Amino acid sequence: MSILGTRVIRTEDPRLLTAGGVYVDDLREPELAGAVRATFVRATVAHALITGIDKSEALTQPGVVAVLTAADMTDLPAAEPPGGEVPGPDEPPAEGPVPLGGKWAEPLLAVDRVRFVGEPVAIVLTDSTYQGEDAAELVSVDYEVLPAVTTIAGAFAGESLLFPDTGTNVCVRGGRDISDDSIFDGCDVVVEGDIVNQRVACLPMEGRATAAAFSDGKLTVWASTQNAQLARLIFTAIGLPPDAIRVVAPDVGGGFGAKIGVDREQIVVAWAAKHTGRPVRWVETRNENLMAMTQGRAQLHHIKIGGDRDGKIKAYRLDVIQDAGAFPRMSGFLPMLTNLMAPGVYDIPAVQADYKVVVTNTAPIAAYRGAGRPEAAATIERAVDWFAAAAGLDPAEVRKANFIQPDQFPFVTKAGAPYDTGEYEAALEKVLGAADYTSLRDEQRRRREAGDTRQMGLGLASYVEITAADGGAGETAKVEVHDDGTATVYTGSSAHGQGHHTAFAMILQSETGIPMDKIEVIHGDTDLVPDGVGTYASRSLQLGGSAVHKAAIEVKEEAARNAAALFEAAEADVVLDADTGTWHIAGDPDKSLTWAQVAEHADGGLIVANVRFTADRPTFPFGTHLSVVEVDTETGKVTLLRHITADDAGPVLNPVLMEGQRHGGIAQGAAQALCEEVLYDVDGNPLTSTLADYAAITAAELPSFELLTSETPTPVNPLGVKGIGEAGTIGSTPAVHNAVIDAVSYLGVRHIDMPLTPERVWTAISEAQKASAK
Ligand code: SMO
Repeated sequence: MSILGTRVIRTEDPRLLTAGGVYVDDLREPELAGAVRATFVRATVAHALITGIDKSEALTQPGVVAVLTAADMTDLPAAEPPGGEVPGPDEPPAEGPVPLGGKWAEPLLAVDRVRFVGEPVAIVLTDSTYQGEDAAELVSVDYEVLPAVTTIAGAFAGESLLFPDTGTNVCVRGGRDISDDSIFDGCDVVVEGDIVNQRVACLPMEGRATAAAFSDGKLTVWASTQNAQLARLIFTAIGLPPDAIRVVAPDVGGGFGAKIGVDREQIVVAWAAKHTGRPVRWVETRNENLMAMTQGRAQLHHIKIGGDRDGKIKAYRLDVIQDAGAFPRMSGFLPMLTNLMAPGVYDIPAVQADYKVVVTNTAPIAAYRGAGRPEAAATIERAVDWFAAAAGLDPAEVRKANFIQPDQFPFVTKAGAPYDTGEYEAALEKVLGAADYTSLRDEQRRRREAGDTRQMGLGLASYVEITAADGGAGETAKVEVHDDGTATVYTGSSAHGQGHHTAFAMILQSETGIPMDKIEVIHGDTDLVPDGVGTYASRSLQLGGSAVHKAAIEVKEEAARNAAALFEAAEADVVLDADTGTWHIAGDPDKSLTWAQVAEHADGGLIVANVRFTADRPTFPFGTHLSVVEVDTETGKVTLLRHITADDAGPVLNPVLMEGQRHGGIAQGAAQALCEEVLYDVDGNPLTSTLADYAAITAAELPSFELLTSETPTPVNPLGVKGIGEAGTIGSTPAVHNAVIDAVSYLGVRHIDMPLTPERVWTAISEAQKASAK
């Protein structure tokens, strides 16, 4: 019997729960003996010209080995602007930090200008961590302060420019023309307004961390990253070819998109190791993490939605403004995904979407769990509720009236997304049934009629998202079966908490019968896996898992040839019993060979398959979330009572892993709806740079989630699977958001922007009450 689909306990956990993980800060590799500590001197103002840097006093401090600035980086290659041309405002910027060159380029260390508080200006190398903190304080940087651009409106005003050579703060424009208003002609109900998708922190448990050693012309870097191979490519910026660089990702304490590749500080650490010849280790503090790790979301949406009184939506417009923060990294890509996913699960005959990206004097924005798709879902799901309220219809009924139907797949939306498969209405019905929606509405009515101070709200979100959007890049897998009957999987995918080792071993066991406890999974070391793509975009199972599956099939083919030779039988007559992992001749179960025996007969006692799996299309997981909240109308405090979801990412490989992804995703999505927001003051000073100020959600604020599952396979890969890593975040934010508004809508509240803190909810209630008293 295949173990696929069964509740296999994560094989990763015994080590993590007993000995503990080995993160960059824990490494005791011989190459790192005597490593110096790196401490960054960071900009203390949001926008300024650097008029001088004096490191003399810092250099006299105990334990100081070096204080290095951009001026010391004379041994860097003169980087060509990407593609030989600087990106103009109509082209997407290059991904990742671009050292030197290019009008919008992000230097490794600030050169003559700083653009956000926390931007690295100098690196201090010391024998110990605390010596570094003290010495960094004494590096004196003279600033000529410039007006800070801290809002999207300020960026458009253009009174202060972050990149004066460009003449604008608008770095990218894209999408389609949205000026034709005739798409709303003939709509009985039209609603228009702004929706803010606020800036949030990515907040992995382990912040950014890198250790680097350079000797004999070879650089070894241990980096907390979602993809060692991409990191290696980025580290070539210090002037080494890829084959002179080894990148190792040890245990990684979460990434959430912010650890795709590596950041500029990590490149500087690698450069410092090469420049000084000393091994260097850098582990950021939480304060640095909250100031200078890339952050997520930060979009302003202007929307318009129109349709019939009976609930049919006929037209939708989404205008996205992306705040890129101080440097345009992935900021052209994120709102493009938001545009692509604009109409969500609905068959809307006319859709318009466009985007602009602006720079501000704030931390750079990049991918965060969902990366552009949560923003699309959050807004269309609010818009549908706006439309339902204006038409006087129940939000569930409006959703049902507009879903793309199962017989319409494959379905290309008016935003251009090629949806593979979906059962949107079934997911909604499942949730409504399990929650007993009708009774919940009755209870809501009862509380309203009784004038209860604890009002109930129900929020629906039916979502679809795009995963493995870059399936063409695919993923690699190498499977080796050894002559002792064990097997090794080398994957280009990258585990940082998801359970890759369990999942990939399950796939190999189910194909070969080699038991999981005889399978080792190796990832995240470019010496062992030189070619790989890594983990993001919920791609790991569908691409990395499919690659392991493909390699397993090739290994079986090779094994069958060897077994046939040993049996002196025709290859076609040789069969594998995948339950026991033994080879037989068809019809003769008594004669058998083990994998060890078959491998022993192969060249070098090893059976190997080395593959890359690519997908020609992305997949589109979907589902419905229903959030039930209680709002205290006297204080504005929101309590999550229930969160019921039906999520469908195709066949479930292991419910334990899938539920883990959904739990974390729902928590992060609810956190955006209720409490989390990165804030700056008018001068661009961060106000949320500690965990006392940044209101991260905890288990104490969350109910036990009620998880329903359905399995609609995709034809895009042999496992039929889609991604589940980000779906929880995408579905939960609008469900919780809609629930809170639903609770107070009877008071006249139409919308409150996230996060729905007690203060904001209370203010909205008070204003609505004042307005109705007039
Ligand atoms: S933040 Mo994601 O890896 O698209």
